[in-house]
Amino acid sequence: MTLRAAEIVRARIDLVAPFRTSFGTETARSLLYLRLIGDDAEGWGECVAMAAPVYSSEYVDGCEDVIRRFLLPEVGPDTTAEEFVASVSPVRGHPMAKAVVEAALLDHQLRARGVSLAGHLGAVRDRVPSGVSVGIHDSVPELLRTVEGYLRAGYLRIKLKIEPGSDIGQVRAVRREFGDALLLQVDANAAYRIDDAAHLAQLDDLGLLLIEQPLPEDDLAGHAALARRIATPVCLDESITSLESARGAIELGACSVVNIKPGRVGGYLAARAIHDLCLERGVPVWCGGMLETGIGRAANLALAALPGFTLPGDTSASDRYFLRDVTAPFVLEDGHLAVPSGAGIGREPDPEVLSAMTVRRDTVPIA
Ligand code: NPG
Repeated sequence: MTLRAAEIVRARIDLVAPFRTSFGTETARSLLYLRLIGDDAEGWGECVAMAAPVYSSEYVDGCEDVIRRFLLPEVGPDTTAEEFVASVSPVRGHPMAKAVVEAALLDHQLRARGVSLAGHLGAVRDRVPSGVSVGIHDSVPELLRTVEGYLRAGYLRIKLKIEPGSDIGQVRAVRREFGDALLLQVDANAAYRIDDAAHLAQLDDLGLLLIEQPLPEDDLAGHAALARRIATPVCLDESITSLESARGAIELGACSVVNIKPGRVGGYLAARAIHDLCLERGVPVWCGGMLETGIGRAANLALAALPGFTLPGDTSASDRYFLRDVTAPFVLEDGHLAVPSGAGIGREPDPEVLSAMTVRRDTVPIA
């Protein structure tokens, strides 16, 4: 199981279409992969931070710095993912940076043992239902065309990004066009304030599964107040950064649904702990997405196969994001994606595709 070196791979991949949210427009992903090289196996992790600190305070170049200076020095030849998580607990914050190293360690140790990540985490299904996240569009007809395309591809749930000025009318148009049976939800990425409660209550008669992160991430009391004033279930994303914040949010009544993103909470082990808590409290969870390539997507699918993930996630097929994924592509079948069953995350980068995407790679010895 001995680790010899780590390789930081920086790469770039274009998105098939611009993706607009309330905090900006993404047209490409600036990627950081961590490859751990052992005697017997490799391990891969993908960083979910964007190029700029606009979703949360982390950004990909900052993650690289934290990984090099504070996290990789905690990895020795025999360090397990569990030991790593414990040893970096004095480092405050930086969950996305920590999650990359943890994921690569898990992949390596599970590959060495021939165990899948899904099996290790406690997965109970071999495929998961797929939802898709639809960016903000300039016009309603364009939005309807995009949604129609995704429904034709077989997606089982639609999430609409919203912001002030592009919300009630757009959501109502989608509901009217595609009918009451469509599983539909919205995501504000913290674009509203508690004073907007009456405005957001106009969503109440649109039969939404949930509204995700309407208010700023640190406003748990505001979310609790909003949850009392609107009928649409409130789901938290950005606010849930740890097991403790998940427990607090649930106890305060700030959310009745949780979006779990491993990168946002420091890794797959913390993500599973939040899942376990939510399952115990009867709070439904679903797996979020950060425009991951196949490495991050493979691991997310393993997580999304746990029993508490009762809502379709933002776990879409590779072709929703990229012309050519870095791994063998994830393909939608009957609205579902298969959970990888191979050892570790069950996927690895295609060397040629990776090398065409690569901007820089550096080796760091492990001692
Ligand atoms: O399918 O991976 C995906 C994208 C899902 O909407 C999605 N992600 O706030 O949840 C989010 C949002 C996001 C996108 C966040 C880009 C950060 C950057």
